[in-house]
Amino acid sequence: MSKSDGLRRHLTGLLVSELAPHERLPPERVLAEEFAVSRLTVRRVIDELEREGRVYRVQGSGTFVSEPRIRKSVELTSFSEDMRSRGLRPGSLEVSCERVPAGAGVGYALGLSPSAEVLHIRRVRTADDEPMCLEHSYLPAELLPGGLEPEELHGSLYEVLAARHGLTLHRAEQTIKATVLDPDDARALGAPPFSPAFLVQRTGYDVRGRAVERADSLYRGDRYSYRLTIYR
Ligand code: 16G
Repeated sequence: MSKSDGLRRHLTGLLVSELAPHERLPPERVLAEEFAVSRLTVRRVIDELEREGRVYRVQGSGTFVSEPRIRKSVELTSFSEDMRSRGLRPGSLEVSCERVPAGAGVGYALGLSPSAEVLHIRRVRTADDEPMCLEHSYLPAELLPGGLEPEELHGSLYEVLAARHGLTLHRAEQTIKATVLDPDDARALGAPPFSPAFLVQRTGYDVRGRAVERADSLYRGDRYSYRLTIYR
């Protein structure tokens, strides 16, 4: 391992476990001495960390730890986790589950042929008993050979998938679109027909890269906001 690799590893360790956001890194001169490298080498390593967004420099003051990039709001969380973190009790109403052919759209998203079977779960998701979201989830039937038991559909799907079926969501692709509620969806959500809503489409993958879920989540526009922290 070169000296600059050693320095990089040391600084990464400091960033991960010892320094809090906005704490100052040791001065370049001290790092150069400690690792027996030139100030230029220290600067290059810090430049790299800065490009990666892990540290920032303030002229005349030094180099500081950046805020972590992943915020709660953009983590891969479940409806139940989101609601609990807001102090609300998650629930589900009008739950149904059927085995159907994937069709072209869901099949494409899950990397399945249109005729492959999926489990289609429909749920009205509630927070403290108030409807917030209408959710259609599609799971490849081949990943759940025994299907899902009716009682498994009332709590958290992600918890059931992980605890009982060994399927853990690791990454997801998500798109958010503006839409209006058609009269049936509006009734399910207790909102006026044609009122505004967000349609969030998620395809979730496990660590092995297998598509585990395709979901269409329709959120009431008057009760929901999406918050993202964006970086440049
Ligand atoms: C979220 C997911 C949905 C998933 C559900 C699981 C979005 C847009 N959708 O609503 O894909 O099925 O969480 O929640 O985030 P659960 O574990 O509470 O059933």
